[in-house]
Amino acid sequence: GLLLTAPTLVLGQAAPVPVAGNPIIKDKYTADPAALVHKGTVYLYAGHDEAPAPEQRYVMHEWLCYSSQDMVHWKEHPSPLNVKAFAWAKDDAWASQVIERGGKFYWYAAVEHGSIPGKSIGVAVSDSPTGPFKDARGSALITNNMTESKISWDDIDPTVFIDDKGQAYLYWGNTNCYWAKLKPNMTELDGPINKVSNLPGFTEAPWVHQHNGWYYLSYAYQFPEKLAYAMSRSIEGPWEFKGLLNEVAGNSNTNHQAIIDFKGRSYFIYHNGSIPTDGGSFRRSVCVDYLYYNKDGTIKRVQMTTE
Ligand code: FUB
Repeated sequence: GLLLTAPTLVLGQAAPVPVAGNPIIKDKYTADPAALVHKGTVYLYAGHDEAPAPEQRYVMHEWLCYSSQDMVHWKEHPSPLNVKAFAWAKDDAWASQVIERGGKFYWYAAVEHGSIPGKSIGVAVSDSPTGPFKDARGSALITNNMTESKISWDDIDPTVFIDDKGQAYLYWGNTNCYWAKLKPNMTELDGPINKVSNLPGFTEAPWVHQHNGWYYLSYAYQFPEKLAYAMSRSIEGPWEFKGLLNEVAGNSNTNHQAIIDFKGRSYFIYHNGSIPTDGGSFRRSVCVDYLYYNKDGTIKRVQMTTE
């Protein structure tokens, strides 16, 4: 975590008082973090884990939104999106990501489809990063086709990226990592669905970002999940596997990351099951740690902290 110390008067002495630590949200269970940097503010979006203890299943109906100017103090906003906003969806507010284009905010999210078995990806839109968001299409953007993996949950975990030329890309997947171009309207695919090959141990949770001329594709690796990453000079690959980013994150089988640069530092945002008593794979919590790059662009292993 990121410890900010504030001077406090204790028996006449100024003592450092930690005002934030991991997990960064302690009054709700939060999972699958995605972050957006917009106009000097970080917006954190997360699924809301609501399974009552000791149930071992996902109960997720809505996404939560927090904002911060310093990555330490977080303000909660009213939930900007619920699965009910997608009239065609049944339930399951799974992993998602929000991106800005032309003053509008597009939120890509995996949900359980109401009539097509399995998971689909929808897109919601808003004029504000804190919503409210409404369904941008009235139908799923990606529906489960089961052609490749024969599983009904391979169309999950969307990550979205706009390159320097303005071309938008969606990456997503479980077991297989898929990608496709998006039209400038951000609500339609522009071309075929492609598959990334050569990603050792790919389970799910792709996240695409750019840093100093390199593209990074990080993802959940094996199961229980660690996080690993690949690098490329092109957003369309080929991707070269570079190794692990972290270990299995305490007490959670899943591990899901967002990576951002903000005010001159790089951050690794992920979840674990570290809240005492009830925390675990179905009651997860978002954490933040610093991320460090080597001179050659590779990323140092993240030191996950509990404070
Ligand atoms: O939160 C539900 C699912 O668990 C996500 O879509 C996966 O990435 C894993 O975190």
